[in-house]
Amino acid sequence: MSLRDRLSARLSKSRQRLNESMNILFQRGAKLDDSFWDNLEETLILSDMGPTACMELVEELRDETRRQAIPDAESVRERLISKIVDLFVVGEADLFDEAPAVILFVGINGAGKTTTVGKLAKSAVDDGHSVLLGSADTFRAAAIEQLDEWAARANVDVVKRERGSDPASVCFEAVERGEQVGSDFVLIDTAGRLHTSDDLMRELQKVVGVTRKRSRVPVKVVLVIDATTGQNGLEQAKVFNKALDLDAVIVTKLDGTAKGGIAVAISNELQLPIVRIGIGESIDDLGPFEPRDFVEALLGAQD
Ligand SMILES: Nc1nc2c(ncn2[C@@H]2O[C@H](COP(=O)(O)OP(=O)(O)O)[C@@H](O)[C@H]2O)c(=O)[nH]1
Ligand SMILES: [Mg+2]
Repeated sequence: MSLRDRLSARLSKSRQRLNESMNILFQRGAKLDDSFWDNLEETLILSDMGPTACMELVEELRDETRRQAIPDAESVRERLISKIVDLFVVGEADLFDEAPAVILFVGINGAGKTTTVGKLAKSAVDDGHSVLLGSADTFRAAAIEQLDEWAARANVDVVKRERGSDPASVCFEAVERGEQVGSDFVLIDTAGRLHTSDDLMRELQKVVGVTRKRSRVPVKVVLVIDATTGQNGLEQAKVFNKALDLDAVIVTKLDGTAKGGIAVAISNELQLPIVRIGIGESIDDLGPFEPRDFVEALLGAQD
């Protein structure tokens, strides 16, 4: 099964939900009257795409339809897809375009950081890159073991220390080791839980600061965010972005939510590109993010 088909299949929860409303809205011969536009707006907002963006988008679409005398709902549907695609911020480069690099993964507990680091390590190795992992979630012993397991699956080394160690020193050491052995990519897993959110942000600022200072190669900070946390996750993402000046986002668990539209809101409101999406728990369940494929999968484009 191609990745595109797999994406469609995994997005089925979001799709089923959206698709039903969309099909009713866009049925053959649908009249483009006030209630059509109101229902369209409501449907989009319910998918968690973000109320402001949805209202603007529907308004624009409605204007264009009037001015350009767009005849039928089917042409509106096509324009709608393009407009949603345009809400996504597109990155200049892929996460793995530039080697060597150090990439730090941040996000709240349970977002999928460790899993994502494991999946990325595997795919980078499969692409012929040399990868080193850094285990900077020193808050929980289980976190270190969990990363070890992923490292074994991807067949890469991990820089780690015992529980309770200073995470910034782990990063320092990981960068140093990466330099010594000539790693293409050093991927660093970080903690998502501390006593308070302020403690967490302070620690992560230190971690990012030390890594940037020590590294001679570019350092990127990627937020991992769980799609099932919806608007709440989005609010947390803003806190991370403010504290750490993020470079990109990875959205996980899109397979487990009916509200896949949140990906649109995340990219648009944070003004950050989504560089990968998680669509399951196993090592191959991470894909590149293609806005058009995603939106078509979400809205159940006619094929
Ligand atoms: N369904 C699904 N589960 C995921 C995905 N990514 C991670 N998980 C699961 O989410 C849970 C938390 O992941 P973990 O990597 O430990 O999160 P962390 O605390 O941010 O490091 C684990 O049970 C993972 O298997 C995904 O894309 N889809
Ligand atoms: Mg973890």
